[in-house]
Amino acid sequence: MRSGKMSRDEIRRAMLMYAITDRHWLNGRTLAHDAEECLKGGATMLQIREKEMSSSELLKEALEIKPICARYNVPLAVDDDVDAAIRCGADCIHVGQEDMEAGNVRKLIGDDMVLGVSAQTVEQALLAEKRGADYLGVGAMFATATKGDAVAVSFDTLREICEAVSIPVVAIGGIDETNIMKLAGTHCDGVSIISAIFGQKDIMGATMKLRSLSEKMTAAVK
Ligand code: TZP
Ligand code: MG
Repeated sequence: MRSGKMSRDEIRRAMLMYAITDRHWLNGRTLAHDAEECLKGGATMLQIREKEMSSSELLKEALEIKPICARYNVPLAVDDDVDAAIRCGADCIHVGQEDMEAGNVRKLIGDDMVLGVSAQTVEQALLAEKRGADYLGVGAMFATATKGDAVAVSFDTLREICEAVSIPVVAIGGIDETNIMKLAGTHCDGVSIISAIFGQKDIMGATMKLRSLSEKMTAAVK
């Protein structure tokens, strides 16, 4: 982990093109390889989210991917596994509403690690902010096959959350080239994407395209 905490502005900028791994798409390649492809394409943050890996396997992957992220100067997040996040020196831990409560995570990670929390309602968003979250992941904004139990979140709710909190907000769920611009005007700071990046033949190209669209989307009239 870098020394000292990322500033709120740095965290906000990291939300622009936030890629999340999924080894189901690897097709024989390594996670480190595909992670580097998306970093070459301009991902601004990378999260390792592997639901079927043991903590030790996850830690092994994270230790391999951490120096690659560092070469691209991109923060690394680990999903759910606080212990693995601490042990690999991740820049960030991300937890959902069903995972460990944000305040308890904060106690374990200290002040310097970035804490991301998923939220689907304004109430959850405000509570997460109060409990020490540094950014929020909000969705699912569109239908997605990646997360079976994803809860649908409306554009209005995303906008209300962005207005209610001071911390950065990244939209997630079913986002791709065809629908990303529909998020314009919600005030979100970027997009978090799995399948429209890692499910593509050209991971680097897909990331480049989505990053440039995310720049347009976040700059669009608010
Ligand atoms: N949380 C809400 S939707 C989702 C997560 C992790 C899945 C996002 O994956 P995709 O493939 O970008 O829809
Ligand atoms: Mg989770």
